[in-house]
Amino acid sequence: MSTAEVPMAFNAEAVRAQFPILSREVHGKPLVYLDNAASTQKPQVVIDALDDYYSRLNANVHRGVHRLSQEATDAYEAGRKSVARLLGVDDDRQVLFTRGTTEALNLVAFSWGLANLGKGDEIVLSGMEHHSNIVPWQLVAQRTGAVIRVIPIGDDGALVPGAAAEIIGPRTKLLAVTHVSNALGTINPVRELADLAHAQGAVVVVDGAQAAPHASIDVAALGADFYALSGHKVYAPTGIGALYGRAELLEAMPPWQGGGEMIRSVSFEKSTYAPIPAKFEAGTPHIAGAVGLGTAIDWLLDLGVDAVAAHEDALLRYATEQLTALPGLRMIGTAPHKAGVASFVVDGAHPHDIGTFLDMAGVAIRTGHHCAQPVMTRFGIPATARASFAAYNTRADVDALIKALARVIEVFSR
Ligand code: 7TS
Repeated sequence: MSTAEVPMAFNAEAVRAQFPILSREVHGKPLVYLDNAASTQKPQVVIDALDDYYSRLNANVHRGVHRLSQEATDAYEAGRKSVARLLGVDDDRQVLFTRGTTEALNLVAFSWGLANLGKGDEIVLSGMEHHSNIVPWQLVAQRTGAVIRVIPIGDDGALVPGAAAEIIGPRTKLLAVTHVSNALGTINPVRELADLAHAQGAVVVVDGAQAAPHASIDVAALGADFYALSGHKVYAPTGIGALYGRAELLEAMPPWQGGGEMIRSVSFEKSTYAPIPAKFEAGTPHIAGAVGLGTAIDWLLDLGVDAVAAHEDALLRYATEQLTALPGLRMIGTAPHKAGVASFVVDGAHPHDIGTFLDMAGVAIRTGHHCAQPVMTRFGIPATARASFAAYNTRADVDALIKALARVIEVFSR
């Protein structure tokens, strides 16, 4: 059966109708939004939740005895419960709000990392990490004398089989690995990697930015001690994200930012800190963002993450089949287990030119190194063009992409 005949798992048109932005035009053409790995669009329920928060509830949290403050606190804490539900976490004290994945990873690096890493300790990363799961570790390595080691990627964009087992060893103190690669779409065998790391007594940090929108997640089953995600990639606002951390680890870690909310008592001689999660949430948080994130997650869970994942997988196969048939096009990232990302290069056409040409046809894709320059170096290319899928994408979106790409190839091959 060709992928064109595979029935769609659910009604993407009905999902699409819930996203007002998707009915706008770009350069006089209907918008075809295929840059979801960078940021997803927001459904009306999320937009309404933000409106409702500011129209009815707005007040600072955890501070006032007055009614609005209590209701705002309840709404903020409901957001935390929704994140916990998405990650399969029972005890929601283990969920911290952050600005996003980048801040979540920096929190682990600068709190856990500075407190626990020393000279010669090894931080193991994979070769497909986003810069936000590389640079914080470099900063911490520079301060502590720890050393970074990298699990290499094979030609298909999956980790080289057996390489992790050779690299993870008695000096490994921390493994930080992405669940799904934003540049290649590869789904990493997180549990297998986590077992190797745990056998050496190391702590496991998982960058879930690209997985949270596309997969059912159970942090305990994955073996993640920390799991980071970004709201804006799961149909929620920008400026909000979350970090799951195992309670014993979070409790033992020093605060990484000081200020209001995170203290128990303060004097000029000494301060003591609030219990988790408040210990890691200094200052007034992005309350509306947390409300929006909770709403988006509830919406996604209602839709069914597995149904969404199956839908996106069908789209990815449909797109891959047609992309690979285009002359001069080469897929970057052909691992057996992939999620929602089709990265490619075309002979004789720079990805930026492809992106610009597609934009004129109303098709939004991402071009560049995708903040994963080591991946580009590994494949000997400066950049790729990347189409990435969400719950609201349809085969018609893929058809529009292919049609516009065929024109680009025709123009550039002249
Ligand atoms: N980790 C991965 C795997 C990512 O894909 C991204 C963002 C981040 C971390 C950082 O997330 P942030 O929300 O803190 O910025 N990835 C992309 C992308 O692929 N295109 O734009 C942003």
